[in-house]
Amino acid sequence: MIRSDDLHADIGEILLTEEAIRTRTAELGAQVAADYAGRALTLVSVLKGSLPFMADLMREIPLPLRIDLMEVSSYGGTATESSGLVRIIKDLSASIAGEDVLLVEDIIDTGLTLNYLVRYLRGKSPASLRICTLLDKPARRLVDLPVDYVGFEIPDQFVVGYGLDYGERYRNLRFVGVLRPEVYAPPAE
Ligand code: PRP
Ligand code: 7HP
Repeated sequence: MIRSDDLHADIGEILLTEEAIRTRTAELGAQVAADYAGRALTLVSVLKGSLPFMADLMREIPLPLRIDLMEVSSYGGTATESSGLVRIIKDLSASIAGEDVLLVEDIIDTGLTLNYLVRYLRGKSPASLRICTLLDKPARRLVDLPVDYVGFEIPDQFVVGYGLDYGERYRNLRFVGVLRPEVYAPPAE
């Protein structure tokens, strides 16, 4: 596999700039703050991809909220395809019973990961459960999920950056971009 030491050199197109992400995150934060004023809000984010979005979003919500983190991995898929088989690597640290929970994701693709998580979290008796995602790829959806807050709808392209990875790399880019095809498919020998 060709992978340059310069992460930026592997990006073909910048889909969302740092500034566009910042502006939209502030809008989402204001909307969430208005919707949850006076309620017991807990943000639950799903590592690792949601880490930058969660960190930025929570600072745009001026409410006395709590946060919790889960980590899941889907297995049986490939680096670019999720399988829908989900394993919990890190569970919630505290009870969410009676809390208004907002699940914070970086991307919804097939929806299989979130479908699993929503069922799992509903079993913990939250007062309410909603979904907030930075990115939504509706063209790839395999399960119907009501998504309450969406940062950006994006086309059916594999994207990296701002938390999103390919083979665990590129998460530290400040923008969301599309990888050059050479990174996926090495040239024939
Ligand atoms: C990514 C992303 C979502 C999921 C979306 O996680 O963070 O959780 O895939 O795909 P789906 O809608 O097709 O299920 P990934 O399993 O790559 O783990 P990561 O967050 O550690 O990158
Ligand atoms: C998961 C995922 N991770 C990174 N980039 C994408 O486009 C993705 N879709 N689903």
